[in-house]
Amino acid sequence: MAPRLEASLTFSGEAAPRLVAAMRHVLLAPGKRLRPALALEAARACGGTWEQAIPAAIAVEMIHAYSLVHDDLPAMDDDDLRRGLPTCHRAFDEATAILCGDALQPLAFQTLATGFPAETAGEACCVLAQAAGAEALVGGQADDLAAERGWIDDINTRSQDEQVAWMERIHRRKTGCLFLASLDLGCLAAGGDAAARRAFADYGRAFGLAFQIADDLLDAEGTEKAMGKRVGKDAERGKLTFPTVIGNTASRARAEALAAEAAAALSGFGEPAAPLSALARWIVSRSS
Ligand code: GRG
Repeated sequence: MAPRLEASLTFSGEAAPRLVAAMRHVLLAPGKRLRPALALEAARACGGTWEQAIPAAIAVEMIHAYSLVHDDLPAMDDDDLRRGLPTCHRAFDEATAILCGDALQPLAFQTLATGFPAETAGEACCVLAQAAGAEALVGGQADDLAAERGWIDDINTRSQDEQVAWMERIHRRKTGCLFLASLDLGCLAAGGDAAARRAFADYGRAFGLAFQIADDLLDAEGTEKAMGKRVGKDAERGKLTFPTVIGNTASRARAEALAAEAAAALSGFGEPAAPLSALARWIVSRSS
């Protein structure tokens, strides 16, 4: 994946060198590449090849990388460390980090528009636009910020069920939709039919929530060294998380049940879907 990501950042002399250096810093940093893996493996499980899904894999990683850069900015989470490296605004400066995110977004759509066959390129761009937009990634982030900054009703005073429903709604949009889009783009690239796309959506919904619960547990129990980013942030900010609302043991049990549910959603695909089932189990047992 790394050489293909590197090749995606080839520009004419018109691209500003400092901007290109920032884009390389964030896109080539050692992330887990979960979203590319979902796109590539969905294509394979649908009977296609990894090669068909490379544009999808690159595009979803670009959107993810931009969202991390903007999330780390002082105006949002104000973080210094990401993927074991200084965050973009620390390695460069705030303005360059904002522009880096701004430049990664259109490049993601250009990658889909030029990498998909003409018959499906429009749909591919639409799938990613929805996942990245106001009803999904950005909307979830905006509501999360609104709650954290006290711009909406105090969520902390609501019942446990309401708090769980609220967290699920945030995470479905902020984290889950990009996972779903990664899978859907992989299916689309490989010519997967409507039934396959529905099965991957079921897998993706369970995978996304399992990932988020595991992420909450790692923020509570993981180390900065293993995670490559600051931990303990949620507790510091009094933020609602699955461990704080339902406890660590129940959170772990829920994440494991969701991972099993994700794997079951793909049982009809047999061996070609085995890597995705393994990935669902791995995300809940990982330590980084
Ligand atoms: C700025 C529009 C906008 C959105 C930001 C990415 C994000 C939304 C927030 C980051 C904060 C956070 C903890 C989000 C939920 C979990 C998440 C997306 C973690 C990072 O994803 P990984 O673990 O990261 O796949 P790597 O670095 O491995 O790719």
